[in-house]
Amino acid sequence: MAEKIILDCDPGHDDAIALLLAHGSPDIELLAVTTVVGNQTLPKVTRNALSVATLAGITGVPFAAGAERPLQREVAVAVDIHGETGLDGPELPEPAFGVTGGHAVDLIVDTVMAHEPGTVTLVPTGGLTNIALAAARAPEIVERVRRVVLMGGGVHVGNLTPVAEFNIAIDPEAADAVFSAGWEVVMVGLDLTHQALATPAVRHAIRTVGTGPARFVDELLEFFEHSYRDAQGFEAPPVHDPCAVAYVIDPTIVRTVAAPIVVETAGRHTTGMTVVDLRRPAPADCRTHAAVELDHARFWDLVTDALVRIGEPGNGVTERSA
Ligand SMILES: [Ca+2]
Repeated sequence: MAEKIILDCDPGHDDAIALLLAHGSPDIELLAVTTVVGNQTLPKVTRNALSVATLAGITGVPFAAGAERPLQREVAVAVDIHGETGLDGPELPEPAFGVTGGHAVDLIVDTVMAHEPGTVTLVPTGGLTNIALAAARAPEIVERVRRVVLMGGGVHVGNLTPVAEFNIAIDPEAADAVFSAGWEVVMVGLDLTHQALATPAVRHAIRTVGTGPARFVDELLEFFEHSYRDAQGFEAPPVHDPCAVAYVIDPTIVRTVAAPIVVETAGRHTTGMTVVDLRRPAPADCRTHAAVELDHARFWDLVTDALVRIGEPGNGVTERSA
């Protein structure tokens, strides 16, 4: 049975690839896509999400816009990594459809409550503002979701600061609420995603798919490669967000360890740090897990296979799994 997910994102180059992976995987049923301020402003990331959906032929999935600012802090976007549009590089199509009228938080709550308990996985790949707001507005979703598989944080490394990863650091209060809510949380953080490098061989395999969406992904990776080389000294760019989707598709691709995880919200130098307690084996009731090791080849095979399945939307070869 395909895993039902809600993708809460801020596209964002790697969010766009995460959306394509979710859409193209036969093992994912994409129930809804929600957007949150993060890599760029809410209007920009929402438009990007709709453009990517148009390009990939994603139909019949509701899209809703959510929080336009963090719970308590000022908006801080990632121009250095994602550019002025949030998705600089490729040319994007005009969105062929719009968002639903409602707020993302309502769509998240309503979607979770409309499905059987234990069947819906939340996959946040941006700041955790929408997810925190949903859990605050409807605490009953905390017991009802299957789990939260989020891209964010890290065990040993940060990127916005030496110890804080961007998604956590832009709204640490929301992250604190999500990590402490009591539901199962799988933290797919930088220790893991820095293994998901789009090497020249990976890019060659993607180009070989030969479709419009595959060319789009290659152009995203081209821009991302320059961003990460200039901003952080990477030879090949780490492609964070699809790792969370990959974990949902096949958890054996990502090794995790159970460990208590808390979020620093009041540090002088460490706000937004995910503090992972690895001093001893986690207690039996520990519901937080940190991703530590990626099967690089199988991960990129999932992405390439998804692009093959997506095919050339509009040419009658698109497959959409149920
Ligand atoms: Ca993201």
